[in-house]
Amino acid sequence: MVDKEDILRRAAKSVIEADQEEAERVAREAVEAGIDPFLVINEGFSKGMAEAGELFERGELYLPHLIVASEGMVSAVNILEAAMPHKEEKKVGVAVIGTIEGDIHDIGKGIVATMLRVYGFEVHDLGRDVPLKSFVETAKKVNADIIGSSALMTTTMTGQKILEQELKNAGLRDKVKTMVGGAVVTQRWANKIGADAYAENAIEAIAKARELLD
Ligand code: B12
Repeated sequence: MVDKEDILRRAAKSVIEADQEEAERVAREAVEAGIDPFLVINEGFSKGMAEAGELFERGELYLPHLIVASEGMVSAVNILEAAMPHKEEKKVGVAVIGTIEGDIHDIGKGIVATMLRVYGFEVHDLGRDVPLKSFVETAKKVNADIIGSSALMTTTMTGQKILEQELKNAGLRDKVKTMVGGAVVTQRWANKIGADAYAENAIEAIAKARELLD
């Protein structure tokens, strides 16, 4: 019998040790054992990535290691995402999401995008390093209800503030709700820049997105 706690532990360890093969193996075993894929992402792989981040910050782990660790996490998450059931049959809203210009961190944003899809949103994922005007133009084109922006660096979170202004300039700010997230972003920052919501993780993002549309 596959033990859930053991899967979560191995998932975290595979990221910290940048062992891509093990990360993929754990993801496949979790799917075969019917363990909730989102739990494995959130409580396993993401925890490992948070720890790898701390080691990196303390200078105990270097960038090339972090790059390989990220690749392992991305392929494991892909395996798990493919196994996620669609929870909503009818469309609940249209969301445009992306990582702010200058920022290439996209793992968390990708997870939020997937969860929004799973929960019935039509999602337009613009990817990473997204120019602010692309958020505005796409929102207009697809008639978005929500724009979600991700920033993982103090240098790029200011883009979220400018985006608020760009949306006002384009006459869109009253038509869309804005959501912000990413490691350096806080509720306080969201309040300061006038974003409609902040979410700390993908589960919270779904709850907040639904609230915004109610
Ligand atoms: C993995 C990683 C990388 C990978 C990124 C791979 C990829 N494809 O994304 C690589 C190795 C490439 C990388 C590069 C760099 N990184 Co880096 N990286 C990280 C690390 C360790 C983890 C990020 C991650 O993926 N976490 C896992 C996911 C699941 O969590 P998450 O992103 O937080 O997402 C969750 C929530 O935040 C939320 N969320 C996220 N987005 C959104 C959006 C919305 C709308 C909502 C509602 C919610 C939401 O939900 C997500 C799911 O639960 C962080 C440390 C950390 N603690 O975050 C540093 C970190 C972000 N990196 C950092 C730095 C400095 C860099 C580099 C500049 C390093 C360098 N010297 O080159 C470059 C960046 C280059 C650039 N221009 O962007 C710093 C930023 C410091 C700062 N305060 O500005 C950090 C904090 C590390 C540190 N402590 O020093 N990095």
